[in-house]
Amino acid sequence: NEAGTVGEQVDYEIIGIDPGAGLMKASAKVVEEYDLKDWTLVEGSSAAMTAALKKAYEKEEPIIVTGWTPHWMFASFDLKYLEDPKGVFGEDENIHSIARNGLKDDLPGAYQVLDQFTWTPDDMNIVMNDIVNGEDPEAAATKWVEENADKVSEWTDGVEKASGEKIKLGYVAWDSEIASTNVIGKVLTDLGYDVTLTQVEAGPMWTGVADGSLDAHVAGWLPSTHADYYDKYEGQFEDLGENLKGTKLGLVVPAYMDIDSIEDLKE
Ligand code: PBE
Repeated sequence: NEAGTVGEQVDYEIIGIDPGAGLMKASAKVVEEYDLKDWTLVEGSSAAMTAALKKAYEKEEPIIVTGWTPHWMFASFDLKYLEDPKGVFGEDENIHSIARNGLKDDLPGAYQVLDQFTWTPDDMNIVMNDIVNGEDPEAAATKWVEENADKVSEWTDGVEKASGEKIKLGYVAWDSEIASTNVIGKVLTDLGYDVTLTQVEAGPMWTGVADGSLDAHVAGWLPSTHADYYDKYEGQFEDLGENLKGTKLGLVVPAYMDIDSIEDLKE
């Protein structure tokens, strides 16, 4: 397996995630712009990608995956981003909270919490690491909320208790968004909302908020990753701004692999 070019070693496969992810569109563009003709970007899911990574890593075998930060994979494995000299993956960006039009009038308290919600990659990593270590997402979120009362009190500052009003948050089963959505869901539940977390694909998440079938999501990677969804529905949702700063996308490999750049995939 170790002989030959990187392409031969990994069967010319880049292990991707769900096709609705902005990361997949960016990776497809990478394949095109670096002229990786023989390569296939394999569609799957966040969970299938991390399972493949774990399996290869344990045997010290070569593998190339589509990855992002914040993600628990960087704490669990020694990994590196491949350099992207053409800058196809773009600059670092931020995650935004996105509400349906009218939420401010209908559920002003929940709207205010979503608007005031902001945390750091380190915060998110704590929740993600607990989940990958076997805690269920709700329990991991509960623990974080209990241990970070100061931060949570800033999000709920000035917000009145609810009395069982229903709120539906959409999210995609990306590790980062499983963490954030469960945390904000827990905070709203503690305030007295009747919260439903609905797992959907990326497209339906944006469509749902635009058509009002979802009240909000906290998973808008902007300005680039979700630019197509943002532009498509602009005016049909409210952008509440950043809830986390400093994300990154790219092709990721174990540190033991002897390549550093996407250019190296052409050999
Ligand atoms: N991700 C995680 C998403 C946004 C959050 C990077 C996989 C995406 O590519 O759309």
